[in-house]
Amino acid sequence: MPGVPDVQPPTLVEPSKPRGPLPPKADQQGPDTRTATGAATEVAPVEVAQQGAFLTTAHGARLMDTDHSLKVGSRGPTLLQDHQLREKISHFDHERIPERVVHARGAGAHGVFVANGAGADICRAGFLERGVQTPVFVRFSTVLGSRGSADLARDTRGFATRFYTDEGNYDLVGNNIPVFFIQDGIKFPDVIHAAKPHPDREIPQAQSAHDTFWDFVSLHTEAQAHTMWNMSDRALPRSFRTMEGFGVHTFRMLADNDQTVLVKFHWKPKQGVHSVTWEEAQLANGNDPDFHRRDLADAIESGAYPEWELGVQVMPDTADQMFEGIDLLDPTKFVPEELAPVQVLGTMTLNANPVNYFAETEQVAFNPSNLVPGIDVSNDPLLQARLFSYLDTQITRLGGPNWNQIPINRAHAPINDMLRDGFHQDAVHGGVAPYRPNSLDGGCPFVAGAGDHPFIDIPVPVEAASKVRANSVTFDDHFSQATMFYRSLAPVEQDHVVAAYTFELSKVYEQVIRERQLLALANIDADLCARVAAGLGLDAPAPTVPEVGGATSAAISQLGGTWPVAGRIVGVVIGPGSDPADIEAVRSPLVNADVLCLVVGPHGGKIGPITVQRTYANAASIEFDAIIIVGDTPPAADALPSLDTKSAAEGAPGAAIDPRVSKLIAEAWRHAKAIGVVAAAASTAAAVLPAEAPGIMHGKAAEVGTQIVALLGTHRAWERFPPSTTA
Ligand code: HDE
Repeated sequence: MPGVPDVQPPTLVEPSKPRGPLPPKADQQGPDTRTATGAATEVAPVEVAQQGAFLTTAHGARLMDTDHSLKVGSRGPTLLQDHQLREKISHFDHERIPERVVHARGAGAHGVFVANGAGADICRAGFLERGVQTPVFVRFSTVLGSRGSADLARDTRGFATRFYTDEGNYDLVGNNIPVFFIQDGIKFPDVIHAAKPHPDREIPQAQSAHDTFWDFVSLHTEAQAHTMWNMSDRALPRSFRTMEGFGVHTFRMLADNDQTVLVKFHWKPKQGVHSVTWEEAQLANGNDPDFHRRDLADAIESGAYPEWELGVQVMPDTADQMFEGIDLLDPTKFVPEELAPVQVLGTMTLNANPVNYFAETEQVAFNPSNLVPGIDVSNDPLLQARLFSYLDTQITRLGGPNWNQIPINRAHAPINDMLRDGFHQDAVHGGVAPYRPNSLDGGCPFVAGAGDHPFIDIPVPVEAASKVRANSVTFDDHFSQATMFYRSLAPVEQDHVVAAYTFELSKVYEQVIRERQLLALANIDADLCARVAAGLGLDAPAPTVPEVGGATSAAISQLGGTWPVAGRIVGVVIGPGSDPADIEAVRSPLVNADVLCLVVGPHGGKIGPITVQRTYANAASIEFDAIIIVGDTPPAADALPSLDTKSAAEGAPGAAIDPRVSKLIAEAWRHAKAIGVVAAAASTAAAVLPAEAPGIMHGKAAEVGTQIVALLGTHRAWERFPPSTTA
């Protein structure tokens, strides 16, 4: 059962015999131990944690008391002389650092990337050679919310990966959506100011359903393609484990034979791309604001290691940097996989949780300019601005220019950068000549020759042109890919998009902004526009630009496949009289398929030999990908409206079924989750569910368990959503 807080259970009374700190848990790993200048050390990772059995000051003096300040007599006043008090309070005063201005809320994990060698022909980067294993650290995030906001905001997710390669750190700082809101980095403060809470009231938190966001995207229509993805299920991932990742921009790769290609990076989750419904997202944000963070840590702790394939779409490096009519320098455009298939370069497995959130997940500082030999940037004007921003932001966020020396940021390659001094300098630099050329330090450091595998700025020709503040005319089309995205979705996914636009725009106060956004929708798809307009009680306007293209891409829809079920979560609902043999028979096929089963019972502790992990009172349907009802569930002892108001809201006192269980089943039904009903639970099921419906499995315990494994592979019983109501 994931979630155990420490390696050994606590004792009832406070331990008094001095002993050293406990080791990290089996699922945890800290950053590799490197010196501030990137050299490997013999130091075991646990030894960079606090040491020794006794409480000390920050400089190591043992303390006898940490509960009382030094006072003039027991009634004070407190003495300025109390350096222990001042050290403790002063350090506490500075425990918080400024949060990231965007992507403040995140979760991280360690892992390994193993290359399959397929990239070696197009890229000289050593970490892409066949069989090379590279340690990685990944941080997933939302964009808009502050650090304490909820995980299931409708938002784009960050997907930032650091590869600690032998040739230096390579950071692939991407998102779970392949296009971006803006075409030029100079607009980034505008889009973020528009999307962040209103500056007067500082609401709403972590949401785009407000006037300033829709004001901006309806005026600055290059944002419409990304907005469309954000209004789809892609913006509500079921888990970080079930998200795709994209490098967004086009990058350039350089091979050993000096040939170059243009590439777009993709991360493909082995578990498939899955999302939650909008209602699930809203429930999750209340029930468990840490929904994604917990899911990632629990999966790793329980050994269900998340995996992704890293791939690239490879395009020729032509002078115009266009591919099939798509401008590869325009970050609001993606290349459909049908036009350039994703070629897999290797697999990433996340296999360890951080030991300390702050030291690792908070202090990790990604930077798109952390590149390795063989990978270079393109002239995408959004990427160009990022090359400045990340280095700059870390100076404030991490308190000075030496943030590369924080353990999680240290490279696994020797560093001799001639950068000196500054706040928090951890290295003790030798020599007297941090300059080049020098003779006093024997000429060191030397520049690398062609044979020393240096980083190469690929000598791409630049067109002779005037200095301008302008976009390329090939950036002018703002709507065709939003159209393609919408028309590539299954009808039920389109319904979700319609509902999302309608919901968000209905929260906008100014009617003119709603009308302006409808004008943009009219240029994307007339049916979509008409349905959203109907929901808002407004007229659908006519399009103002001619439709371009009309192609669709099968890779966009989430429906229609079958995926591995390892690490999915099933709620096994039992009653006081449930047969332990049934419970075991249900669980066995699920456990064999590496599905995590959580038993939901009328009270905590044990019911017969079965340990209960969730109670009727604390279970939430959003936690489960499917539920199985094993036995009848009469109201538990705490099913009293005065104790648990859900009991009052969901069922009359004296109901035959516990009202919290009825609610759980009804929500699983509404969200089209698989539901298994063991024969002994027939009357509970009959009271809440129809006798027959897609995704509902009745039968003997073992059969039900097996069938639920099969259903989990399709993620949802999609047929249960009512058919689309096209206008
Ligand atoms: Fe970022 N972005 N960004 N961004 N971004 C940051 O850097 C910025 C953009 C992305 O988990 C900041 O360290 C500018 C695109 C991720 O630590 C900051 C522009 C994409 C993360 C910053 C962009 C991203 C960030 C805030 C327009 C997807 C979180 C803290 C030119 C390809 C990384 C920090 C993590 C974080 C600036 C556009 C992804 C302020 C100026 C496009 C995943 O530097």
